[in-house]
Amino acid sequence: MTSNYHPPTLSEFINEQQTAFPFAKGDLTRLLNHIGVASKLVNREVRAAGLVDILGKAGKSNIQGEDVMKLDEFANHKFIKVLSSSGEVCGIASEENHDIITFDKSFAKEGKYVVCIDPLDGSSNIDVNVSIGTIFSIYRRVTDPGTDPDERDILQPGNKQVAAGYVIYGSSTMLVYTTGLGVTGFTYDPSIGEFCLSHYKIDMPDDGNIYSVNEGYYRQFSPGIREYIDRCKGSDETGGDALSARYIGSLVADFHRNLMKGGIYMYPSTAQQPGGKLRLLYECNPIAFLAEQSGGLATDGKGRRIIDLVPEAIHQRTPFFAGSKKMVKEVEAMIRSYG
Ligand code: P6P
Repeated sequence: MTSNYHPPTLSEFINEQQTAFPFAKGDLTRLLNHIGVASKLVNREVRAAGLVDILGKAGKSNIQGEDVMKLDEFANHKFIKVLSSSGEVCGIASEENHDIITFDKSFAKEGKYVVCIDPLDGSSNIDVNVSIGTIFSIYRRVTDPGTDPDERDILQPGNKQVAAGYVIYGSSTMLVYTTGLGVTGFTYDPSIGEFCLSHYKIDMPDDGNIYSVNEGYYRQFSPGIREYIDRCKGSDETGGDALSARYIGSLVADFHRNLMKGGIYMYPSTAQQPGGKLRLLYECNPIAFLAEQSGGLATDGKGRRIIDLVPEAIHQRTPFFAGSKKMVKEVEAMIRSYG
């Protein structure tokens, strides 16, 4: 006996959500659907990445004699191709491209939105089969339709995002996004080739037992952050109040686990990266939007909300603390009192 029930697909859910915006004309709806399509194309390639002998190594040609792209280049190419033909996007800032990507097609110049994207974050983990992710952030353009977008459209503070999300290519592939009405998760069902609603209104726990940071940089951290990490290790040998250290080296994977279970992800300033490593536009702002929309916090370690920072450069970096509200407040308090 097969069940007739099937959870709403991403498209069905987004279309239903549109009714919550009486003046919406469907532009953002269509754009989010295009992101879903590009994500499916990348997912197919990521899932096949292990078959390099058949597909050929990046930079070489495969058995069909086609050039094989590195997966992050492939992901970048796919998202640009799909978004450029959506008619909704007039420009893209990508981790893979130095400058803003604009389009020659006149209908694309009419697009109302710009997208900041890290097409495949954590791609160094691909060869060791660790989860990776796509991170995206969507803004309304501020320049006139019909013209080429410029930095005014891209260098907007994160509090102007109209939508943000990520795709995590993990034990299953999930798309998690927000339009400011909470955070919702969809799990890819390969049997029908659709993202299906699996996590409606995700709430991040206010506190957690997981801390994520690269402790290899411990000696480079400020005293306040070292004190916070020391406290995460528990107050005595009994380990009674020790937290669990979990660090995958893939922001999307670390954040997603903390979103679901509670926890904090930290990428502080270090001696080598005094401005932090993570990029504000296409890593920190979208993740910060999701953190706040699910009840968590995201700051720069100096008491400033990530989404209030005004970007000055496309690839600008920032120190990044995101996760359960209580934990972020605790590390901020340590930084204030220990410097
Ligand atoms: P490190 C991947 O390169 C990334 O941007 C994030 O996904 C990840 O959390 C971080 O950098 C890992 O950096 O210095 O700990 O290897």
